[in-house]
Amino acid sequence: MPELGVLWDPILKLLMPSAKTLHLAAVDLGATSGRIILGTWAKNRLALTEVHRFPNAIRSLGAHDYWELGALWHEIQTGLRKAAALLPRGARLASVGVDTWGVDHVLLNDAGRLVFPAHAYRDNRTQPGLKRLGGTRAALDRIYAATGIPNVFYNTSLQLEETVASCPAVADLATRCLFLSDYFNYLLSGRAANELTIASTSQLLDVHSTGWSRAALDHFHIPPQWFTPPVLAGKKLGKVTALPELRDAVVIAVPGHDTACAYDAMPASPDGSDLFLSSGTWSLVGFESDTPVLGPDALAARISNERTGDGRYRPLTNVIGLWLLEGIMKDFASRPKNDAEWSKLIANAGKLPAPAALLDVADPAFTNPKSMKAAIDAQLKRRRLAAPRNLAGYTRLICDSLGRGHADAKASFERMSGRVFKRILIVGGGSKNRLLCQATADAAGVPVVSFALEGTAVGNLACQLIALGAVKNLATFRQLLARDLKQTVYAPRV
Ligand code: LFR
Repeated sequence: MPELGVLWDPILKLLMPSAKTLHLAAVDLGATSGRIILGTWAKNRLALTEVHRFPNAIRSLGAHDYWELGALWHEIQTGLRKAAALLPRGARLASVGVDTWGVDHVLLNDAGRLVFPAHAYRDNRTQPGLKRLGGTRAALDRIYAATGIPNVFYNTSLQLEETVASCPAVADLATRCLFLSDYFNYLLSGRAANELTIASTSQLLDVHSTGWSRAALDHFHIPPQWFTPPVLAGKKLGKVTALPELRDAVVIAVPGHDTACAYDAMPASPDGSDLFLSSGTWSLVGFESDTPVLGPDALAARISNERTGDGRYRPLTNVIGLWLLEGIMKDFASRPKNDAEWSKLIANAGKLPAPAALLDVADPAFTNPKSMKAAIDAQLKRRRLAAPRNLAGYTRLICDSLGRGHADAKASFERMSGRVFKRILIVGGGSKNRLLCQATADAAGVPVVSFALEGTAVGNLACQLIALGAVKNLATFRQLLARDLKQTVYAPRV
């Protein structure tokens, strides 16, 4: 098993003189892969070990797209058993936390049985609702003012609106709506709770409180009794009842939204001058704030006022991200098969001349195309631009276009918040992509600092450590993290 990194040491010796050994598990599910990470807090040091990694994918049945929840649950159990088996004799896992991508959810009855299949957020069923809301200015403004979340095709609001409209009986069958992280917490502990960060991705939460928005629920015809008041991250939900091997472990409601976890792991400067970029399938560009960013300009810039684990705000925009690169790979038999081939592709792409024009990354045709290459070529053709000649050319075009998208997001945040961001901190898969980091620095005109950090899993573990009383708070956690973390700085080139 690879040890992912020793994060800190000497500082903790001073701060935590009597810390005892703790073993924690982070279940971290992404749209294309999932992992179980064992965190060991021993002698004032946290070590991470990836004990289990598995692919995840959207599966189509007929005209619709779904998640395979049974397969995910099987992998979670396998990973947690592996984590327990790795512990020294007599040791036990103290806690488990689950984070997943946002918006997707299950509908349950009182017995906890699924009453509707779990659709994947890229399913096109929300398109009519998206257009309907987008075409009604007054409703759009009202929903944005109420929830702080713009009109995006994957919102839980649009998904549930479609579920209730296409299958009205569901309003009688279902008694509970849980987001996927909530659902796995429920399977593990038997306790059904809605956690705040993942709830905040839904476009159903009240932007000014930590409760649900009655205006939004009513607008989308969603039964309000499906939800309970969200718990803040760090809440202990109860012991693991699902697996005898973990019977002493507590299930902690960590920030259920992977992006909230990734943001928590950012070793950011406390003065608020860092912009955050969690770069994976999506590029999530944003910052932390005590207040939401609202109003017509924020709506036009599609700013999502998602929440932090403690109830503050993470205004961010969602740029399409490495989905473009993951997609284009499927169109080329010559795609890289290992790390060395990836590095070669990135290096070759970097040697090419800068593209004459960049992609419009907001093109809805990129959402879920059969062929990403065909979708890109169609946009270029429409704009009378030549298509790249090979995979390196597409890679260069995609990375430069994403870099521009990140820089545009920075500019609009600065305009609207009055802040000046001096650095962009990047975690996630894209932090290893030199071309993307450099393109972002060049377009944004500020250094990009990339961290060798499994951001989502580290944020998940940080919340558990704080809930267990091993670390004082997030500020302390970040301070410790920042001192010893390996970082690469990409200075902007003029
Ligand atoms: C990233 C992410 C984004 C969310 C998208 C869809 O994994 O959670 O934050 O907007 O997935 O849920």
